[in-house]
Amino acid sequence: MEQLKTLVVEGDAKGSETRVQELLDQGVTATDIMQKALIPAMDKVGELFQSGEYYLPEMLVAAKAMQQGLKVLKPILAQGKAHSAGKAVIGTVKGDLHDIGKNLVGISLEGAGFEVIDLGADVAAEKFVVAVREHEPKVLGLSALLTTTMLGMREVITALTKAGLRQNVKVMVGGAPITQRFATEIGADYYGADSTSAKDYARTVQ
Ligand code: B1M
Repeated sequence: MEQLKTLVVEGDAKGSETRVQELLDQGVTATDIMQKALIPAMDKVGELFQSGEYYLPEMLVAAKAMQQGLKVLKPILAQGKAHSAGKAVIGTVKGDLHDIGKNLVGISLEGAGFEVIDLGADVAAEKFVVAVREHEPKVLGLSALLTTTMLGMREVITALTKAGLRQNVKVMVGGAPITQRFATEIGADYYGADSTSAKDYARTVQ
């Protein structure tokens, strides 16, 4: 696990992919690989960035290495999509390019049987509204990683209300700077600390 963490921190995408497969072959679970190596590796990268040891390019290659490892895990994490639990629209809010956490939420939802409509990153409020109108999902999942973009979540909720769609969909929010207090403040229905709790909440929505 430590080796995989190092490979991701150092931005070795090929090495990350190979090591994830080796760990799976050794019987380590996909969840453990995620929780004990891939996510901690990104936390380490964040620390290195904050302390000035890493710059944007290093952060980017590390993110690519994480995503390469995640690619191997995705089919395993998303197993069990035999029945449809309904639709979920997800996306990262406007101005924000961070999509790894949002992708994890999508994989968890797929694993729970949801049909996931992923709008990607840097998504404007109006685009969320159009998707909710078109797909009529049970849940709308918003992700934000920057303190400067998290307010975009409030804009989405306001836009849904203006469009007369707020009552039709449950809005869940998450991402590193998001808290329960913020979620309550902006009128979201649910705050998810991680992708598993987001999926568990979505399952409870009728
Ligand atoms: Co950026 N970045 N970044 N970055 N980046 C952070 C977020 C930062 C904390 C790093 C730091 O300074 N320590 C910092 C934000 C500071 C702040 O706002 N207070 C930061 C900064 C400053 C920036 C730039 C501004 C840097 C610059 O340009 N000077 C820039 C902004 C670009 C933009 O978005 N407009 C930038 C750019 C980037 C990259 C593009 C290089 C890259 C992203 C690549 C990508 O996503 N494709 C990147 C990365 C990789 C990070 C860190 C290192 C890792 C993020 C990550 O993927 N974590 C990050 C440091 C950190 O978070 N420790 C950092 C792993 C991921 C699984 O966790 O997304 O939190 P996370 O998801 C979790 C939960 O939060 C939750 O579930 C997941 C786990 O199960 N969750 C949800 C997430 N969404 C959810 C939604 C839900 C429910 C749960 O319901 C819908």
